[in-house]
Amino acid sequence: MKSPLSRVITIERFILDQQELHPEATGDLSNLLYDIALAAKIINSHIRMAGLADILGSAGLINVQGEVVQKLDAFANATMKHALLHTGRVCLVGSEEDEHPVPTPPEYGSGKYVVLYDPLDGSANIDVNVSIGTIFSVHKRLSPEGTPGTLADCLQNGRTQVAAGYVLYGSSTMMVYSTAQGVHGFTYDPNIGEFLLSHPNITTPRVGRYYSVNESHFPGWAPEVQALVKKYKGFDGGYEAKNSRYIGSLVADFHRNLIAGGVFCYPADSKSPRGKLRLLYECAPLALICEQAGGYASDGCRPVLDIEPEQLHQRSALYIGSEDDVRLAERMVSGLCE
Ligand code: AFP
Repeated sequence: MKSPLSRVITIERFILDQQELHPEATGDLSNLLYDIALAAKIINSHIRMAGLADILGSAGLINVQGEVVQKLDAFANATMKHALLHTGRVCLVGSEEDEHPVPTPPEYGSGKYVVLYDPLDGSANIDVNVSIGTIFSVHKRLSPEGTPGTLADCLQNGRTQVAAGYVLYGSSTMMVYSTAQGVHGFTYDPNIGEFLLSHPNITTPRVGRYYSVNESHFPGWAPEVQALVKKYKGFDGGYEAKNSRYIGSLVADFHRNLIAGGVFCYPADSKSPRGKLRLLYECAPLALICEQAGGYASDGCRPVLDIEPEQLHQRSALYIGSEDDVRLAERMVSGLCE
């Protein structure tokens, strides 16, 4: 009888198998992905206890985005930093919660990678027990190894990501990532404390059945954007109406649409003329995942992966998901492009 282990592929084993496809690999990137998986397990254990442990509510801080920092935000941020900055694999991290990039303490050695991340995406949903996530993006540094990392090491366009992914703390906890060799999903098994391969080679349909957008922003949208959302609703005929789904946690909305097919939009509007979402640790990592799964991601004017970042917390409009639905968005809102 075949042992059940024959079907079990842990994320560690999968990462190693992928590394073998690159004889030049040193193992640093593989170990860095393990570090992120470990941080995700620790964050997950606290999220699962959130209602019982004193970890709900505000930490009494305001972050660089002007948002109230939740206790779990602060915990997740500290956990990611601890997992990444004490290994000698990373020279610098950029976090949604920290105004400036955080360098590796000199005693740990300044490694060859830069990691940009949103430690807890959708934090407004924490206290109401709605799915939240962690998003990460990995680049090779530009500055010489062994020297302190610089802001310029963070400001690289999305095409130079060597890895990107997210962790979804939902009905189950999943880690989904890509090293530009397809997109793979791992489900956390709390009984053995391991992320196990559950969704190899994820692909997304060309046309989606869902559209996801916060329609309360409708009055602040340009007429082109209003027309696009009406089209997704099937208002002007000639286009099959989509079903509406919006959670308010980007990772959860993105993941649903990735698996089932759909388009997520966070257009620029009168309140956020450059969009709300952050390019480097929200839009670009999900854009890599999306394109690797056969989808597309745009800011309405060009591929998100081609945008040259100028600031760490730069914002961008986002249309992401099933390719045909996002290309339609680009055709309909391109009139707004400078
Ligand atoms: P954070 O709480 O991490 O800032 O995430 C919230 C978010 O950036 C993203 O997850 C949602 O898609 C979006 O904001 C929700 O914004 P609205 O409340 O305007 O819909």
